[in-house]
Amino acid sequence: MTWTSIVDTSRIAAGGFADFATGLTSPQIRLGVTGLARAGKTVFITALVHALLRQARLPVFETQSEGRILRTYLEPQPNDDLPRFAYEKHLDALTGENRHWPESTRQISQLRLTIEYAPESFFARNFSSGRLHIDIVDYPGEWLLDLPLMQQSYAQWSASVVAQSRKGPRAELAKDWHAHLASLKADERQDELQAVKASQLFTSYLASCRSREVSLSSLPPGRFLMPGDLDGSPLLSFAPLDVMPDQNFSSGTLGALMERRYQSYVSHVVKPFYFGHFARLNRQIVLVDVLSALNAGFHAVNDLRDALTDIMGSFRLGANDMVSNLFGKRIDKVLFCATKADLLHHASHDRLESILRLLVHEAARKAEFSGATFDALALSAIRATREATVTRKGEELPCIAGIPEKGEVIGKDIFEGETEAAIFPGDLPVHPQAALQGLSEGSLQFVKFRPPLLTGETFPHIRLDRAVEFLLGDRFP
Ligand SMILES: Nc1nc2c(ncn2[C@@H]2O[C@H](COP(=O)(O)OP(=O)(O)OP(=O)(O)O)[C@@H](O)[C@H]2O)c(=O)[nH]1
Ligand SMILES: [Mg+2]
Repeated sequence: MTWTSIVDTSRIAAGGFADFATGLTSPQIRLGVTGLARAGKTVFITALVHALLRQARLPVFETQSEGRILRTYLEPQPNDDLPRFAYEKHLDALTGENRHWPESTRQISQLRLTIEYAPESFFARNFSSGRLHIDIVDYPGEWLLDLPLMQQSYAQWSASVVAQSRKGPRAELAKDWHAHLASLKADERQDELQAVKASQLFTSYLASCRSREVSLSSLPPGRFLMPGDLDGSPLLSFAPLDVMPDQNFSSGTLGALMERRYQSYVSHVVKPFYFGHFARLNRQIVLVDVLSALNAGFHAVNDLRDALTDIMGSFRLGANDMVSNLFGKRIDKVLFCATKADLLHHASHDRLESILRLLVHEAARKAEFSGATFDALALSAIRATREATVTRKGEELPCIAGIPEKGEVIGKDIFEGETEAAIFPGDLPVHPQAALQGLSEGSLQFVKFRPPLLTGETFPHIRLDRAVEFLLGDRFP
């Protein structure tokens, strides 16, 4: 074991020990909620917390349907170094006068929810407090995709990123960056301005890969697109060079400068995230915008596959960590969810789920994943549509109806954000394999709907209760 890995290990040991010590007195779950930008993390957490606080109808969540939940409330943060998830602000956005979806978030945040319940088993009735703390940690999926960098040298990373950027739709998007890249030599004298320019062009390339039409998923380093508080920091002013994976760089060269910055990024950004947050989670939900990828076509689906494989690889890393084994702290359950299922008619919900399940199983096989239970689910944390049938030319079409957001367009219609419309979103193929080959253009049609008007106590949802049961159900003995 190297000196640095001993230091790293003691870092997590400190956090792990604190968690372990509190875990002895009151059982606690650290639930990570992640997903790439716009996957639906903020909406999911807000809806989950709201549903648990208000004891919403969650038929599949057994402890609740058995009537064993006594009281649910929010508590102050246990960790002073993490911003609090702005639950009240997000809920205000969804329920206020001019209701709208919450703003995009760029930071890690946390919320503690406590559930008091009536213990059932003989052992629990006598020895447990009947109280479970759930620490929900929201963090960008882009940061998770950075974890493989801990095991790659700068030269290996560069070679793989450059090779990937020459394939498929990425090649066109990388044109400007490639032109600059061709003018750089790893053994030329180091030059700060060149490094900054390369990192800017590389970042614009990553951003264009993420645009709605192309919708590619696997785009590390995560902080380039999701800088959080590192915006403008020198830690982000590096980029790949066109080098061999085993190349060495002599001091004073551009290659050496880039390599040093890359290593700083790994030690000041990636490792603190891993040891400080990721390795302390024990349940995880990964939200995936499968519909956008399907809609963007074959390359986007392929990229999503790669991203899921990397994510599975990261969870494997977590499962095998020496310290997590020592403290029994490891991720033991992972749920992958295809979000925004309310954009499809219910006839396609199971199909969406099968597509994600197939992707996740493939990813698990490729990443040689083992050690945790995982499953896939199609859900909508807040259902913005209802079902409707429209008859067109004598044919009955299974549609969804809701209020499209102001400015959304279908055909010649531009919506003003106040009236309801019924839309035929299209069907997913019966066989998931067919969907993974890429759907033909225009076979799915989506618009953004406004969040629903909260009429009762709780939001309508699709299968949120199944997610709750999978993630928490076994912790109410
Ligand atoms: N119809 C529908 N739309 C949803 C649902 N969940 C999320 N959305 C849409 O997806 C958008 C992104 O959701 P967020 O919860 O903000 O996603 P996020 O992952 O937190 O995004 P970032 O904070 O930008 O990383 C929302 O603004 C909604 O338009 C859902 O259940 N149904
Ligand atoms: Mg968010």
